[in-house]
Amino acid sequence: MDVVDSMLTEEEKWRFDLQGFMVLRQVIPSDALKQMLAVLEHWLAIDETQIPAPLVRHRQEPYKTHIDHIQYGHKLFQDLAANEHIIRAVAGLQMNAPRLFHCNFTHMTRGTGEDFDLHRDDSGFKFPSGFRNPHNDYQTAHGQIYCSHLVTWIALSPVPAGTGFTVVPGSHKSAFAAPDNFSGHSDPALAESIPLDPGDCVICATSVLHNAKPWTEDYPRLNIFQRYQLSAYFNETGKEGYPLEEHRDRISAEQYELESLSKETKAVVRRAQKRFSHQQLDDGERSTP
Ligand SMILES: O=C(O)CCC(=O)C(=O)O
Ligand SMILES: [Fe+2]
Repeated sequence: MDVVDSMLTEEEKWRFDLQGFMVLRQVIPSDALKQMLAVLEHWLAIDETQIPAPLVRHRQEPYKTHIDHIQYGHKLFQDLAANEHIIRAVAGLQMNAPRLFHCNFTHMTRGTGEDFDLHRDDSGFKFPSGFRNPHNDYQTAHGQIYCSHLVTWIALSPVPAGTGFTVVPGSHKSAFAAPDNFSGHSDPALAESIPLDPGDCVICATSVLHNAKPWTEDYPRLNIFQRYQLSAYFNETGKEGYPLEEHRDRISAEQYELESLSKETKAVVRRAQKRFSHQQLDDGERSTP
């Protein structure tokens, strides 16, 4: 197979390879951000029975309220999943073949005494020590990166330093298991929180040790959390995974394609390629194959 052309800049590749994450600043226009907040505040305020299916509002942990599958409830969140800045980076890390397979909103309030265990994401199947989970793969070759499983963490309220999404930079390459007593509390110097403004997006390999630090602010943490996986053959979410066939009429054909397994280049990727490939060539930032 030919080397797939990545839309990442050389600096982004360097940063991501070194740390396992990168930050895209201001990817959501402020009017879209305002509209998103209004829709989400409405879904937080209404009675649970009024939440439009297939959205689900639930509480998984103290202090956190989630609303799942928000892109089936409003086009704004389909536009976010297809956001060309996010798709440029995600596609650039996934052989131009990303599939959205998870999307939710989180409202988190201030709390103390929470565990702060750092983890790698999986779908419940733990590969024994010494084995690499192929669903969380990370490889580099020919000046390109392949990261099969990524999260995007998009801030909708300000995230100051010392709270919010937190990572152990570089841990996607660690060849050793962390000690049993290792947590963000036990080794705070290793766990770096990422300060964000509303509209900023963290893109992170799920093989990076990560979690969120307890929230410290008087206002709530508001963020959208999406996961993307290589589109060609992984489908970790099983029979309840995206796309949600029963609710197909609630999303666009393009969104349906973005959520589907496929070996074709998806419309959202083609659009990003059209917009960004030339720009980077002009900037001399992209290595030519
Ligand atoms: O945003 C957070 O609170 C962390 C979420 C997370 O790591 C996960 O859901 O796997
Ligand atoms: Fe996680």
